[in-house]
Amino acid sequence: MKRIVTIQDISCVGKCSLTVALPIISAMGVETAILPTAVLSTHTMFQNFTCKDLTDQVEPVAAHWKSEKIGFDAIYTGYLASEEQINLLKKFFADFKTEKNLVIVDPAMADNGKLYPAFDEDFAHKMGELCGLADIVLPNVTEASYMTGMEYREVYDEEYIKEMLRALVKLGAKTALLTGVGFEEGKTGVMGYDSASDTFHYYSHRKHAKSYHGTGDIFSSTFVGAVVNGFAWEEAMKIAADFTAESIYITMNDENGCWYGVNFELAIPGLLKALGR
Ligand code: PXL
Repeated sequence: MKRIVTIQDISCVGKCSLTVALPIISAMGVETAILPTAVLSTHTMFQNFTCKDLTDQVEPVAAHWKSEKIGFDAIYTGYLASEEQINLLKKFFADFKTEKNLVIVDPAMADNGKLYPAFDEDFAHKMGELCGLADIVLPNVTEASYMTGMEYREVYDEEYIKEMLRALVKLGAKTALLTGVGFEEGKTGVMGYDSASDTFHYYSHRKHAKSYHGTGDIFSSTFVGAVVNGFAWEEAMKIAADFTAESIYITMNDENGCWYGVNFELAIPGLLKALGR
């Protein structure tokens, strides 16, 4: 059985980070080890959330895993709690990277042109360094603009997105995917760029009228699960985009749907069909 480790926070209520990565990647048939970076009462779009930083746990947990000779088919990082954690994860990558496994970084720190409340530009710059050590990076356009220094635009053309992808791989990763990319009214999607083959792939689908928190984490978790299941990144990004869109659609049509996250749980049977299960 494949095993990955995902390193991000636990937002106890919020349908993001570990509370989506664990169920999604596990449902995809992959053992999902976790290294929590912080425990929050909710994600940071709620008011008055609590937060217990777990930076001091990264090194001892990693040292124990090393002594037990535990390895991973992929290392997937998401929302991190401090710049110090970024430094510790650079070392974690060096210790756990092998010739065969994949390091996948989702620089979850910003959206809609703005950094999340806990972060500043220094943090974004450091996150760019972590992305440089990854095989695959999964930012949205806002995060990519902070890391590459390119101007953030809400309206853009294909050239702007391609330039951004090229700037992302210059940070050091082999492959970069940009999420939330749409070139026409009513559509959104993902564009990826592989530096080794110098190829771009774009996948788009209907853009739903509502957007929800945590959907970036759902995309990234599904992408990681699909890649570890042997799908090429071009296929994995389609599976992940379709699952994310379906989760949004189900939530929009649920009159009891909550504001803070999507009903991805109800889309899991469809995801398993997409995997051929
Ligand atoms: O979905 C990204 C995310 C993860 N974790 C926490 C967050 C957010 C986005 O705001 O606040 C704690």
